[in-house]
Amino acid sequence: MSFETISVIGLGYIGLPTAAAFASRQKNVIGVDINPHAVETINRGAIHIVEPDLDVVVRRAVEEKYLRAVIAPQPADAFLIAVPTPFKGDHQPDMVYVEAAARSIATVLKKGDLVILESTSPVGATEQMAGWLADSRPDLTFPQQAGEQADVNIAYCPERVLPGQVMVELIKNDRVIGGMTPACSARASALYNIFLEGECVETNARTAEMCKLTENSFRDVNIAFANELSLICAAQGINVWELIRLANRHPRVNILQPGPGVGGHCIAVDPWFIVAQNPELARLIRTAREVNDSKPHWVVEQVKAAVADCLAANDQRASDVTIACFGLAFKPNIDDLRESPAVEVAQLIAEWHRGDTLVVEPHVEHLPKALVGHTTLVSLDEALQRADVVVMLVDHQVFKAIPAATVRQPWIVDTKGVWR
Ligand code: SAJ
Repeated sequence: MSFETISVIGLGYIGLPTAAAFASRQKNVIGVDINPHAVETINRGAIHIVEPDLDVVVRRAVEEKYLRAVIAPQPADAFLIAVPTPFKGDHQPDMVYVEAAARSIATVLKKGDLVILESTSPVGATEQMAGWLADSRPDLTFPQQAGEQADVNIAYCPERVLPGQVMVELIKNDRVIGGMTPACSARASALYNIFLEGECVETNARTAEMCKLTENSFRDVNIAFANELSLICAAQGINVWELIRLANRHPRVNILQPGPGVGGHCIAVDPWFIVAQNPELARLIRTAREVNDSKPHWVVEQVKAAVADCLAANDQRASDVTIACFGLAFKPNIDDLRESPAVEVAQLIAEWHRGDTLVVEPHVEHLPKALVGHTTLVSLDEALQRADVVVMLVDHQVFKAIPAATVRQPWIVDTKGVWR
């Protein structure tokens, strides 16, 4: 059965690019989002999120009438759910948005439809979603009841695109397809093959769920290793950047880079889904999370030590010392401040410090709420002019381009090795 109309539920960082990718292949796409601002913006041919090249694809898709956004689901041949799956206070995954999305599409489901869950989810979430659908639609059969004969096919197909490169990776990356039955996988592969240049690799839903969590946990553990090394090197008087560069000359060693911590909405979250389901077994994964989550606090201790040195050298009062934080984004060359360790560090510094705390973030025009009132957003030049203590938090290209000679401050806490 072909897919004439495709519906994407959740028009955020994953849903909107995915909807636009199908629409760019001349498929009729209905995007659904509970946020009226997002719906209105998209229907104008504009976008409410920042992602390179997405604006062009969305504008064209809307102009050519292949993409439209609505508040409530309408009938389609395939539904992709790409809503947030945050965790609750105790690090347990919160599936409320998935449940709400599943129950809302249940009302318009018909025989022959395909439902795909894309949101990062704990193992078993697809079966749970299938349960909600079956519960809402007793007149239809689902794979957990009727196997290959089910009226509705269901699969888990995680996204694995890198923010900042979504429009390329969405098309080129291989895709893991976790059908509840082989027939479900085959239909899901057919759907993604509408725009995919990478390969669809088929498995079952539980393996696909675990695969997504594994990918991000792998990266988290490897970053934690680099972050732990940076603490050890600071204690031992060794330059961690040089150390990693040298160790990586070994043919089978490839250490990642330390930083102020791990941010974003994926790597700092997803490993907890494994820990929540396997608290006794996931020891390394939990420790990695703890190492990365504690890094901002260690950075702040380094800043306090630098301020103490500055005071000792200058015979100043603490309130006369100006600290400048370079970068707020959760990684270089983007404007995304979500779950950013740089914001956390700047906030902790501003709450503690009695003098001025300046912030430089060339990718944003306004301070995030957490920093308003405690810090001042200034230009790069002003920060370099006024600061006594410099804290480098994000290795943006613009910061790397600063000539070393213009950085006159002797007190520098460089968490990214920009001035290594
Ligand atoms: N980071 C370091 N050191 C490094 C690399 C990264 O400290 O050597 C930090 C970054 O500064 C950032 C955080 O880690 O704060 C995460 O950044 P990232 O670039 O590693 O990953 P994300 O969160 O932008 O995207 C990840 C990707 N997953 C993997 O690479 C395994 C992406 O492919 C996923 O699709 C995405 O999570 C997601 O949506 O799950």
